[in-house]
Amino acid sequence: MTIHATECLLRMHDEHHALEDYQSGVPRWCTGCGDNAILAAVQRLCRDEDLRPEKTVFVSGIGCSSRFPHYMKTYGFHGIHGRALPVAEGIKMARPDLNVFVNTGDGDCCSIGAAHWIHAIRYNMNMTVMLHDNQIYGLTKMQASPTSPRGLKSNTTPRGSYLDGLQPLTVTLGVQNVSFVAQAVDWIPEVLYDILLAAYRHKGFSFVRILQRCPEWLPKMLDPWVHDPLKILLLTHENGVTLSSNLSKVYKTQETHDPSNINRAREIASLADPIPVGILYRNSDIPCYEDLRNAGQQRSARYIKSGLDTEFDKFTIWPQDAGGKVQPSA
Ligand SMILES: Cc1ncc(C[n+]2csc(CCOP(=O)(O)OP(=O)(O)O)c2C)c(N)n1
Ligand code: SF4
Ligand SMILES: [Mg+2]
Repeated sequence: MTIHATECLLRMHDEHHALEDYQSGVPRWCTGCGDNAILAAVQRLCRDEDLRPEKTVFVSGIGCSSRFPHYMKTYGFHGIHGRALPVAEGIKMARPDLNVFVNTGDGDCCSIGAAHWIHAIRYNMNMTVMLHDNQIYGLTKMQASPTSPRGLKSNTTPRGSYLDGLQPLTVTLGVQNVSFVAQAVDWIPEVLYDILLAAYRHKGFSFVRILQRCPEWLPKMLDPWVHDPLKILLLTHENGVTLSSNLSKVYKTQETHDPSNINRAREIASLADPIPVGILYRNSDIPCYEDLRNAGQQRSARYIKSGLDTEFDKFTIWPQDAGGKVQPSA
């Protein structure tokens, strides 16, 4: 049977992706690791939003959580410790048409990558950033991270850490041009999914801190919040997350919070008990850096190549006697 080109194109257009189209390999995370729940939510999101795998890229740094791109059947970049965000920004700058996701650990983002984190918020490029916050360096076997709570005993803090943990939500909400901040927990999958979906649909830098369990090094740390639903403060709003009636019956500690209210968002961000879960802040009016930079510019392949040639030529040492080409003046 012959299939014509137009029919082929129509078939591609109509093609809907299944969960398996986004699944790759067998995750090597420990049993019960919260990263598994985040992966499941993201694969579901990709399927439900029908993201084209060839138009989607997951970028990470280094850490257990940064193994994420290996398990997505999309493009991926498992990069350098702390450098997930600048890599993602480069990709978005060159290819604004791609769906860009970032998976970064609390060490990766809030310690070695902290400078990039601050500037990425200010640049407000359109990407979805998941901070897998297990409050420990997991991959390197249990060193305290900036988000570790005071008193936590680890290989680098054998007498217990001396400082209160850095609060990623308050930091993010304090930076100029912040446009989307949310918090999720790995053990309420329905809300985790809803928050990631809202983050993906937001145009701008969507920052989602996910409290992620690490049963290997901190097996009991989050148990009080996992086992007592009253210790979770669910933020609900028609412009934020709405709860199913079943969830509402279980999680009774709720607040109606309008995500456009940054002052209340900042107050909520500093709450540690109960843990706030939901969308703290959303502002769709902040321009994205890639739009500002690319506005009105013709960025054809020929244009980019000629720009690169000009730059490289400045540093090229031309052999004067081979072919007679003269080194261009700087
Ligand atoms: C430049 C550099 N410094 C240090 C390391 C060692 N290292 C690898 S992962 C990591 C921390 C991982 O912790 P986190 O980012 O919280 O990720 P997790 O493993 O907890 O998911 C460190 C310090 C490295 N790979 N590269
Ligand atoms: S060490 Fe912790 S963070 Fe790493 S895979 Fe195991 S449970 Fe997950
Ligand atoms: Mg960590």
